[in-house]
Amino acid sequence: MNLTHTKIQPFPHSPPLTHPTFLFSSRSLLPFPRNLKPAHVSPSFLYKKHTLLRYGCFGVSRSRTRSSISEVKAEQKQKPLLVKRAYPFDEIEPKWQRYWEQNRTFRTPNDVDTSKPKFYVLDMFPYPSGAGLHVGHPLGYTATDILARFKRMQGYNVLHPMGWDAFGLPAEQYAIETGTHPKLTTLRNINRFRSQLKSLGFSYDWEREISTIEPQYYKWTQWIFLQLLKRGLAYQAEVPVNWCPALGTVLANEEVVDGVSERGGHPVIRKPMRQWMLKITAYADRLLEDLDELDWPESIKEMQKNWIGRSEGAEVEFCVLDSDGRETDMKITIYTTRPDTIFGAMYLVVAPEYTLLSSIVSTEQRESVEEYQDIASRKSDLERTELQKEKTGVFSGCCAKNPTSGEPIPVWVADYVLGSYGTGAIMAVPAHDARDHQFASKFNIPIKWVVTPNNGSCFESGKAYSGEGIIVNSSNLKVGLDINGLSSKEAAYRVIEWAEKVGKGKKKVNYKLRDWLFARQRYWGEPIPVIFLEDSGESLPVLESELPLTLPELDDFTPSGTGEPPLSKAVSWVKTIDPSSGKPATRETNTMPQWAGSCWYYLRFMDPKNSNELVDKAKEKYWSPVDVYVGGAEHAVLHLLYSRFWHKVLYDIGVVSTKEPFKCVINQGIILGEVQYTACKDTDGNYISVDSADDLGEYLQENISEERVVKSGEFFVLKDSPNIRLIARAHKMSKSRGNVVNPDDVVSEYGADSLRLYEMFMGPFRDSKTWNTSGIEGVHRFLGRTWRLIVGSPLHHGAFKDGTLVTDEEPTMEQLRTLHKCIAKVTEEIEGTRFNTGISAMMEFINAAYKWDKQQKAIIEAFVLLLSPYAPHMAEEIWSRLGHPDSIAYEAFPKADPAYLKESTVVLPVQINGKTRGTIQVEKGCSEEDAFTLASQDEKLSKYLNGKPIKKRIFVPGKILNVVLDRQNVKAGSIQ
Ligand code: ANZ
Repeated sequence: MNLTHTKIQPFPHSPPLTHPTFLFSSRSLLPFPRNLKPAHVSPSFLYKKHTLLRYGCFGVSRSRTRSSISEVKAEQKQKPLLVKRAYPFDEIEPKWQRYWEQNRTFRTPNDVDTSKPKFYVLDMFPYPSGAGLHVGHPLGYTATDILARFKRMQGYNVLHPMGWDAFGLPAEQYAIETGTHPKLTTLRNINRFRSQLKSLGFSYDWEREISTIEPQYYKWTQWIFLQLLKRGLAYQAEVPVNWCPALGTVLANEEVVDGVSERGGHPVIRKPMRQWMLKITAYADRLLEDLDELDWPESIKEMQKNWIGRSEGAEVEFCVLDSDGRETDMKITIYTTRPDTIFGAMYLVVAPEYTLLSSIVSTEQRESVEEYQDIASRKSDLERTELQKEKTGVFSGCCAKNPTSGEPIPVWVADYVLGSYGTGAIMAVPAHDARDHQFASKFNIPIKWVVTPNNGSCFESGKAYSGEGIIVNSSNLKVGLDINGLSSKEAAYRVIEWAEKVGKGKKKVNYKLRDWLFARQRYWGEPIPVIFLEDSGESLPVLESELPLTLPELDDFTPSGTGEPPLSKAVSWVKTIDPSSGKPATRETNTMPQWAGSCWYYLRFMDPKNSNELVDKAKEKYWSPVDVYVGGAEHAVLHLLYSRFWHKVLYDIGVVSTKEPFKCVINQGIILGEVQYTACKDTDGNYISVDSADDLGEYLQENISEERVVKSGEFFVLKDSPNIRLIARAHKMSKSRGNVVNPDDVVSEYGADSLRLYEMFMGPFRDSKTWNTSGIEGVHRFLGRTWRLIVGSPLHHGAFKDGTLVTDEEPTMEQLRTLHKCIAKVTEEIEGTRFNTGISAMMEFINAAYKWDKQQKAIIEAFVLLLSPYAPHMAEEIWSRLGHPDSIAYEAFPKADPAYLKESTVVLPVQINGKTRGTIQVEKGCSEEDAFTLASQDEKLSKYLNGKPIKKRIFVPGKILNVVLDRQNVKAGSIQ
């Protein structure tokens, strides 16, 4: 999908690391009504630009300092590095990748097989950017691969596909700059991504690969558009759009940041244009309600809820008064969520773009109102609604009547009210709304308190009280309304009831969600399948039988500069004939936005080659929904909301069988660059501790290499001067910082299995973590140790022997116990997506196994099966060396036998004459005699027992052994 240039990009277009803050800037395009609470922006999703590491919680090793793998490479050229070939990964990995490809090992059969349960595990498919894979990509991909391999081994039919979200602005920009067709660039990038992914040994079914730019794929994207059109869910409207004169194109809300284009930083203005819109608002309630049944991170659900922004309130009519204070026919209908405060409404505010404004504004005020409207049109919604911003506004010159108090109140025009939300007009209650309070204070408008806090506290002057409470000053018997003494809730109910009775208002539900602007003035997107009759301008859908409507070839991709899309240059394509009437027509030249192709791709993977249907019914029924969907948190709102919307439409028309597309969504954390240490210095060049630097006011900073740093308690300090505390920071990876790690380098240095293992071992899957090259060496050493334990050390000339060292003997009880403990832990941790602790369990197993004289086949085979989802190449190699002709991929995953998991020994305290003299370790069912024998043989206890006459023994199985000596026969003082 083509999301590259946007700040909110589906999929690793811009990997989470490079665009961590987009979520909230994008929100700016929705109306931000006045009382938008901070909770609307969940802090857990605000990625920090960097993480300050004062506590060493990232387990940074200080063994060497490196900023990049290439530096490591340079170092290694100079010294023979033992760690490098801890095992022959460079032979094993390509060998097994070839094997999987030739044997179509991970192919999911085309026919539905209902005899087995299914597991559909999906990655958010990437935008194939020119930069190739980033280490952030394999984080999620390894996790899904472990799950896919694990479930296959547990007997599930697994669907684990990969494809490309391939329309996108970067290819188009590149085409403009160089004349290279975007298709060429995109295909080149796809090839690179594919081979990089293959080199990591992911078990994708490559036969199901799809790409959103292929006509066989976008035929169905266009088909979905036609279904939306048929149902009135796609329509055209003249809407103000973000027009960027420098780029010559309209931008999506999320592509505009602080009034400038996200790409290039060019000014953006609002301009009305004919656009295609999708009526996502028709699904607002269902999108909200169905969130409850999803196993998604609570934070994402919360963000979706806030994005949809359902609020319940009332619309109330205020009658406009003429200059003599008489009622006119004109009404201003306001939307409020606090009808209980209506007696405190001291003025009305209409948005500068309020449609009736010109008819109510007085002659004297017209000029200043128009001037104000002009200034407001150049501001973004976010700028207008920011709470901290000083409020601005102009008096309209007219008044309206508060229907409850009967008082005349002024009507103001102010840009803190948005035309696009509610009715575009509000009743302002300065005593109980912060923005109204600021505004009223600035313009000297009276303030009337109508709600007292429940706890009896007094109003704080100079501040609005926005909470609920008990109503005061709110009675007018002339209009038949008295809400004094009621709670806010009861009062709100009564006001609505009253308004409905007197015909002045009604209950109303509002949403912040807006319809989806579904057109872009760009070339590299799906053509919208609509034609316009030349004579009448009527729009007609392209016939389904004519799909796909393919994108015409173009040599000149530059935007026209007038807002006319580049496709208008394909003159012979644009000119067409309406097949039913034979009349001349022209084609729609807008294309679909980058989100379109990614809205439904998960369905196509179920049946990628079907030319008759979007997806076969039986296949969809079997595979739906996606069981686990892994990707970046930056897609918490738009991609996930848009695809849920399309899915619900497809559900309504019977194309899909489930209400929701993704049962479980998991966001992987971001990977930050290596930790960088900085020391502070005073102006004389002496080091000073970071905690005292602030007192100095002026100080210098110096980067410190890792060798000069040690950890002291929670802090990092200079090795030579431990009283000098340092700043330790991990920054997001970026080209400009030069801290980007290329997965290709890691693979050639340590192998794909080490990279996979490391990415999983870095920390909890969902957390952000810092990259650390010594960490890869650690997991690489673990794989080397595993290899040597099972296969043996390399021969003196460096080659590795064939076969393995394992024996056919029966395993001992201790070995079985160690193994089954490991099986239980690894299984539990994969199921809980705690991959890092699963690896720790395997490391513990290998440490234990090194203490054994022999490695029995039964034990080692089970261990290799456990290892295989994580390090599949090594596992396949050992498996085959153990004599198995087939791939390990479909072998049964070991099951822990509870019998071996029970703790079998207990520590038994031994008392002699009532005093505890030591402990012995005994089998759980151990007899009194055996316990006594063990105690007599114990080094510490034997001196109390051996040769001593015994009066009696008291033995409580599993609890205690008490030996009472015959004191008369013991020489005094010998034992006490
Ligand atoms: C009077 C009032 C009194 C309000 C009070 C709030 C507190 P949500 O919950 O986000 O829907 N409002 C309505 N339309 C608006 C617009 N177009 N632009 C800016 N603000 C608008 O917010 C609804 C509240 O936001 C409404 O309730 C209205 O102010 C304001 F003590 O009405 B209230």
